[in-house]
Amino acid sequence: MRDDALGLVEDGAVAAKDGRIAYVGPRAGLPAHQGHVTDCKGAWILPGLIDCHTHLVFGGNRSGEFEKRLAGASYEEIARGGGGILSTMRATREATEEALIGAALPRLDALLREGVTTVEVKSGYGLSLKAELKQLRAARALPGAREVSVVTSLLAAHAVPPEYAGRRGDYARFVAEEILPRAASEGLADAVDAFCESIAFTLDETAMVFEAARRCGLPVKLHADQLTDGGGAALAARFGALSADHMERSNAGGIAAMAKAGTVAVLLPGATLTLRETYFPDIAAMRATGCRMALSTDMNPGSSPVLSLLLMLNLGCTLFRLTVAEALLGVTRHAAAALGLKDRGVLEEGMRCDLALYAVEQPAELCYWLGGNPCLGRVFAGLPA
Ligand code: DI6
Ligand code: FE
Repeated sequence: MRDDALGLVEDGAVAAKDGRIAYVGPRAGLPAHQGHVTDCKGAWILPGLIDCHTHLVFGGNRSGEFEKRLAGASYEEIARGGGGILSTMRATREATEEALIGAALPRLDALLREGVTTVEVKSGYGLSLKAELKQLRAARALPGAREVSVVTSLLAAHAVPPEYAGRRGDYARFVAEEILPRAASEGLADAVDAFCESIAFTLDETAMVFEAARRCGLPVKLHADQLTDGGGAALAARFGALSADHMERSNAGGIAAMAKAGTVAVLLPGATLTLRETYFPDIAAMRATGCRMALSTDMNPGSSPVLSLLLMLNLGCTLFRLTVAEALLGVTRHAAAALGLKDRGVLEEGMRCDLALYAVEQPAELCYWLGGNPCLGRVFAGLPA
């Protein structure tokens, strides 16, 4: 797929060798085959989808808070009252690593059934050294149970745990000086994320965590400007972040800085819908500056209990007015960029042979249907999965 268009090939073929794409193009150009041939019977073949922002591993769920919000309570009110992220923290701390894996697998399966082959998973519900590492280990265990690549992000700077109540800065320092170096040295984190927000961490605290990530050689990403415009987009750009995510209220200057820095905007329409937000990301500024856009579920128990990346394709188009090409690039090429992965997200020779097959007449249908699942199957590292 090219950036400007999807680079569609009619009557195409893909060949794999050693888990990589050895040929992709018109069927007529397929080199004389030496192995097994599968007739895909007119299915559309896409790169395996990449869900680049999830909080898939957690204990419990928050359907009770969903009911409270229906009765009028706001997300911020619930969070300030000790619910929200902290209620999931309690359930996550209580769960064993095995229980966390067991709870995550059905959620992961829902994503995989739709053609996902790579998932990013964040910590951020442990909020202690022990529980953050437990969450990351549970995420790292998922590929042992399913045909999927998992990329992890340490999000210990997600909320202030009760042990540090009233001492937010001390907790941010603990994250930077203790949790982060430990997660890095144990090889449990591929990146570092933070929640920079009025109800979470300040720009300065976030910058301190990012400096620590830099010292440990880990790339950063950021939950930026979801509920308020706190200058998160510009901060992400300043640190050369892989991505800034949410961005409902990011200003045009921050978006321009991101475009320059190559920081991807990860759009999360499931959270917008769930919180009934009326602010939408500034797509026009992203287009004008060439800031790449990805789309993801933000699968989490509070603000985005979303188990369908295909549904996000639809919401990206209907809520945020993305084009079909922008939406599809957002769950493939640009989602790979948001994770710093250069070996996937595009059908090109030498890339990983992760594929998703769909029973649709045109790729636009992947964005058009709300619900239903046209995925016929997946190929993971060259093998049917
Ligand atoms: N933004 C989100 O949408 C999630 N975390 C964050 O920083 C929400 C997490 C939750 O409510 O459990
Ligand atoms: Fe999130």
